[in-house]
Amino acid sequence: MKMHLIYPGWPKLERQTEFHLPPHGPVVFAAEVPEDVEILFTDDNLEDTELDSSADLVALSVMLTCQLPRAFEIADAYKEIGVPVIMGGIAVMLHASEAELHADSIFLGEVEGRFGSVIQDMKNNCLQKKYDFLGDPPDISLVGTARRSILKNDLYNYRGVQMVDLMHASRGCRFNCMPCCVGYLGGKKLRARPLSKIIAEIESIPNNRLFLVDNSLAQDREWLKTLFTAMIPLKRKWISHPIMYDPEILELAARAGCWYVYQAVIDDSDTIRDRIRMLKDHGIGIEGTVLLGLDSHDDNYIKRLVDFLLEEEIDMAEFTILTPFPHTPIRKKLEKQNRILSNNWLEYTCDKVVFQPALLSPDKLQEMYHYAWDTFYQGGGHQLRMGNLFKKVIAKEMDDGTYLRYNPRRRRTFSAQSSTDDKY
Ligand code: B12
Ligand code: SF4
Repeated sequence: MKMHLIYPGWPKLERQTEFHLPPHGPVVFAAEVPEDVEILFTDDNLEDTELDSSADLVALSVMLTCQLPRAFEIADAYKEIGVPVIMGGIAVMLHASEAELHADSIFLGEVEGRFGSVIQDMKNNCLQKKYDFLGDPPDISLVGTARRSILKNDLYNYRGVQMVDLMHASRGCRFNCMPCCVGYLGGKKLRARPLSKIIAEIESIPNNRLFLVDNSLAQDREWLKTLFTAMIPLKRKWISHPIMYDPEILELAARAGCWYVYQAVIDDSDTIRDRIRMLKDHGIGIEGTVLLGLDSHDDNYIKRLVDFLLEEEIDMAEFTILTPFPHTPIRKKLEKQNRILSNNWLEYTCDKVVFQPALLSPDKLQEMYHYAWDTFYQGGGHQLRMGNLFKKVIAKEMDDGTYLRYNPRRRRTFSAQSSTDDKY
């Protein structure tokens, strides 16, 4: 049996340098596909998706709302040539009733321990319209090592620099931030994977540079201590979402290879200033994630925020516009106030104004988004700042002797010669 697994393309943030990370959802899903199913994988962001009429099943893995229009286009085209389509992933959970119109089957929820029987249904000609496990997550210990062998590694580099490999040590999030849909996806509490599985997965990845895509590394102090302590000997360098602001945890994170953190910057308060300084004190880089268009934001506020980031000399900043995604607290509020201006999912990219801001016109907010990117990156440029962050990781790697040891390009060169070189 042959399955064409596709990660539909999406429009990238205007002003941000375009780079592509290896898809994570598809490789975690692929680990659950029975071995007798041959997988043909296409990352539609980087390759032309060609319809394969010999496929027995098409699986679309859709993470973002703005991936949906392309996912529907591909699903419709495949249905026209008679190949059945199943869709899964975060955006399918958030937009189930729309997805149902384009797919033969939709899968809602996490897939571990559950896809074998879907394939069995397929073989028995009784694929169901909907497999609904939302709110019913499987045992977290079932999450195994992602099947990265389906990826074409050469695609994921930026001008010769290898991108990070993605992995996760936990699911769920106990916080409930207003622009976020993670709570709806079934995860209002932290679910940590067994340590042995996390370490085995990290060890299986030859790339020295990782992105721990866990929702938040600020949820459980004791777990973080155990995790980071176990990671120290692995000598990997990694990026993460926000981390717990606690000197002992940051010290351990740095020793475990924390390279830089996506730090939400919501204002220019002393709390945020202290967090930035704590990260710097531990030699951890910072990419500020800055959400524009909150009800307290006027143009002066946004200008002040950009000045603050420049004053604090953070390494990078990613500006986005508040976007009311389905099943988020902010969407509920804006719907109630009749402030949603567009439901065109192609505009839900976080760089377009799709709601009525409180203190600005939509046009002014759009202008301030451009102002923020242009002002922060003037003189230095996005690519130059990105280069500086890479210089930091190279310095760390040279320091602990891992720079060449885990060079993925070297792994490819020697892979045919010896199994030892294949790993290092
Ligand atoms: C990693 C990540 C990214 C990475 C993705 C990298 C990559 N190449 O994979 C990057 C950094 C690129 C990214 C970008 C963005 N992201 Co993001 N991201 C995430 C994050 C933290 C984790 C996703 C993940 O890997 N989960 C783990 C995997 C294993 O889970 P999964 O995909 O659900 O897969 C499971 C099942 O769904 C199932 N499955 C998956 N596919 C399929 C297919 C089939 C057929 C089946 C049966 C099952 C199945 O199997 C898997 C195992 O159970 C999520 C939050 C979250 N917790 O999900 C936000 C999230 C997806 N991101 C979000 C947002 C808003 C963004 C941005 C738009 C804005 C921003 N700045 O954050 C940008 C994109 C901007 C742009 N225009 O380019 C929102 C989505 C909102 C929406 N409705 O679109 C989320 C939910 C976070 C949030 N706060 O709400 N993101
Ligand atoms: S934004 Fe991050 S910390 Fe907040 S609820 Fe969502 S995943 Fe958790």
